[in-house]
Amino acid sequence: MVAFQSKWRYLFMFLGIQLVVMALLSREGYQKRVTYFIRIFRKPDGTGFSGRNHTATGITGGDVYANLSHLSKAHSHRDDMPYCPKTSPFVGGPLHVSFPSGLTLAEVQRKNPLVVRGGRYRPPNCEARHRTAIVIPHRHREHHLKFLLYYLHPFLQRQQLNYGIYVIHQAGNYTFNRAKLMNAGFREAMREEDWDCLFFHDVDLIPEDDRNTYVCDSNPKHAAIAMDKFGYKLPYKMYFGGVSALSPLHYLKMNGFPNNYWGWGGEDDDIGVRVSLAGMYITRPSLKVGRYKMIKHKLDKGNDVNPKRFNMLAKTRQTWKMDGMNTAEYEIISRQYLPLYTNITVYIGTEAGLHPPTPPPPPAKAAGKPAAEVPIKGPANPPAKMKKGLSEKESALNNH
Ligand code: UD2
Ligand code: MN
Repeated sequence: MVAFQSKWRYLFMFLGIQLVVMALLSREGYQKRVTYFIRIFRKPDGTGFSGRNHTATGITGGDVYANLSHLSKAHSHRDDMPYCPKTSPFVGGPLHVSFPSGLTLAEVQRKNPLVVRGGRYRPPNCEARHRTAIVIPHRHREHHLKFLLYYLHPFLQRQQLNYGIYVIHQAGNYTFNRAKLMNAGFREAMREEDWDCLFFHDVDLIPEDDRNTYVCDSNPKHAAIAMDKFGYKLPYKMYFGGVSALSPLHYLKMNGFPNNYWGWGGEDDDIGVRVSLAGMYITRPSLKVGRYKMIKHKLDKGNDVNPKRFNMLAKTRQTWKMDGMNTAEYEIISRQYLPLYTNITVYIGTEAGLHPPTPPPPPAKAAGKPAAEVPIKGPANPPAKMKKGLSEKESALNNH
């Protein structure tokens, strides 16, 4: 009996040790340590992925251009081409992202020989399963745009997409309006091609994992779930800023984006609320895959924080059907098919509309009578009551 008991004791001890070992092995760091040791013993391979770099977070990243060089130009796009595989063979996981000085657009062009006029691409050897348009709201961020193009073109080619890049450039110096620019971008991109997915993309966000596929889900997708600026965590549940993906149907169902958020902030939360008001929900990739690096910058001139954003956000439920894609008014100033992207310069007006009537000139001063007061149409009336405090995103930012 005693012998039997001690046998059980040993068996439990053995199982206990096994459990501890399993728990240790499954910890996140294990994979990194094992890959580290394997790399020491492995000979460098010829895939181009051998030159993986360590990022600041310790995750290794491959060269976004590795493996793409053997894609050759097809003579013509044949109709009988097979569909591309469901999972692209070029997708490799984490990517190395850095911002070397001296990069030029000519260099980006040289590295992307299969990209054609207007920033369009189709896989040369198979028929793409998805057609994705990238819509980038823009003004005075050419330096960021260059880096985004450098990384985004090969990133999308790795995913074997039929894609096009649209930069929607706000004309003039009036206060920036990110969401209204995207309404213009949606309409203009859809005018050109029957895109089945649109990615609304900040110019300064670089994806760090090519498994973050730029295709649409059955519901609106928030792709930039883990950014370095928020410590690679989602700052709050309803966050919808940075990079999001909607099908044309999703976009129209929520009446697009609001047109009346002038200046920094609030519009991304409004868009998030619209998703649920239109009976949809937000989907996201995993934290491991939806990783982005934001190029560091200060608040731009002409994009001051919008003090009305809290008051406006409180009214989205009442306003979303009356303000959006159905009321987006703008004028196209130019459309340029550049080698790496299509640039659409739009005039989007001000709070007062596209062409507000000019106030009549003040009547000539009659002797002895004071001139009648002419109301001056200023851009933003000072808010009756400014809300103190920070939005969820702002407090998340302050914590980093
Ligand atoms: C956050 C959100 C962004 C948006 C913004 C509030 C992240 C990563 N992004 O960005 O999606 O909701 O807050 O409006 O949290 N832009 C120009 N020129 C300008 C101003 C803006 O091109 O003068 C464009 C550009 O694409 C930029 C984007 O608008 O990436 C957002 O503006 P931001 O980068 O200044 O704001 P940020 O980083 O706080
Ligand atoms: Mn930014």
